[in-house]
Amino acid sequence: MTRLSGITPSGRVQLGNYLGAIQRWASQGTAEDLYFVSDLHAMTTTHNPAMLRALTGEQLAVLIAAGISAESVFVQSDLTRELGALSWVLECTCTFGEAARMVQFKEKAKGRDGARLSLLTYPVLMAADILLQGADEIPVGEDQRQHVELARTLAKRFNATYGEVFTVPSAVLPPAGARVRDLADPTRKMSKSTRSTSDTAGVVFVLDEPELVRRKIRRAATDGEPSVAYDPARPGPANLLEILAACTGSTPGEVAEGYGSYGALKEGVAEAVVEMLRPIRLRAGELLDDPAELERVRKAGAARAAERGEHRLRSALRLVGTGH
Ligand code: AQP
Repeated sequence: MTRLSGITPSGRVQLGNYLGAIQRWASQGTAEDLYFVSDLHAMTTTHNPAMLRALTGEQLAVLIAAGISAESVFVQSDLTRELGALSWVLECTCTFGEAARMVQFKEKAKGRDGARLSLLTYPVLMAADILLQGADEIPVGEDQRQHVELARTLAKRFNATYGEVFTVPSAVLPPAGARVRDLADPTRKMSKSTRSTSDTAGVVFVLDEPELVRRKIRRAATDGEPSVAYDPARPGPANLLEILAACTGSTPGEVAEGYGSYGALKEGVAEAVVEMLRPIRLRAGELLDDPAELERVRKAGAARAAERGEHRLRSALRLVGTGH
């Protein structure tokens, strides 16, 4: 059973990515699971090439530093040739209407003259990511479910039209994890792709220095109510309690009982987050300071992923009447 998950280098890895996904990947993943940095997906909107390269390296380092086995990790663009070829085959298996029906495309392209064509076709690239690796299960939230359904449709259609090549994947709901909200504006989710620096005031990045983490958490918005109590309808306090609960493996209600003021709670959250992130920051820093080692890990991951998909790509190309 192979489960495939990706993280897009659209910005620096933030606390929500860690508590909502990476931590679980590291602690619950099996040796068959695959994790990849989806840098090609980060090109569907305006992007900065140097930044994309740096963010890709940072994400790879964070995944390894968080404890995910290097054997399970690769960078998507290291398979550009394989994925490019398979994407074309799958585009020739997909109808224009199917791609244009994707809700995410409609939302993201709405009112934008300069929307890249890749915004329309990237679900097909995502299908190639999944089908090349022969992944069985794709843990995704609601927003990506439709894309996995498309991969499922294309796998079935290809197999029925040309011959059995692809494992038909299923979307599965990931185990409920923490949903971390922005500290400055707790009505929205914490996100890595915040653009302006003022926007990053409420975002804790996994590689932030401890003092910066403390400062951001001390400035977190609360609602002026004096009592520390867990009430999901109060997004600011609830967010802090949920973060602390996720860091300490308890429940938000339980952690609320230990604090008499928001000042004290923020100190508690800050220390818990700093201590949780410390080993990851240090290990990721070592990897980023040793580009040769990071490159070695990256190349090994790429070779494994390419090898895993090679026979499927070769069969698919042969069955559609191309290749050797
Ligand atoms: N705030 C969050 N709380 C809990 N989980 C989160 N994830 C993201 N933000 C939070 C989870 O992180 C994983 C990887 O995310 P992604 O790269 O696929 O993109 P995303 O979900 O769109 O994450 P971001 O950080 O919000 O990126 P941008 O700003 O580009 O949209 C996923 O499992 C996601 O659920």
